[in-house]
Amino acid sequence: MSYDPSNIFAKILRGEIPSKPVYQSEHVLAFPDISPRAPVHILIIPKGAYTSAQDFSEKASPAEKIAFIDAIGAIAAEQGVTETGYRLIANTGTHGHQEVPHFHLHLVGGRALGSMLP
Ligand code: IU
Repeated sequence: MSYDPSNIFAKILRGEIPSKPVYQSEHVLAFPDISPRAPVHILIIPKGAYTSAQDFSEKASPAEKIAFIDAIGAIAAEQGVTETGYRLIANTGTHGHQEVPHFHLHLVGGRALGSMLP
């Protein structure tokens, strides 16, 4: 899948659509999901143009990868879910029901989520 720069997260990154970041670094942006499925529902995105975890793995620099992993724990702590726990979700492609074709993690928590595997 080639990267489509008209996707909504690309527009947010370019400042064309406003967002309320809960975390930001040189390589990472995180903001609340517009349609939260739990008390904590944060989207974590790399600032680079990647469609999926695989694309990110193949093309991102080591610094971008480290920054992305580091962001997860920092955001979990800032959201107060380190101790209670949370779920990370990366919907990918058609079967994964990925709606926005810019690689992102959903960090979901703030309540017991139950089992989710299909
Ligand atoms: P998905 O993993 O690509 O299926 O999820 C995309 C998410 O982006 C979904 O949970 C939407 O609620 C969310 N979202 C958003 O936060 N802001 C927007 O303007 C749009 C979608 I469009």
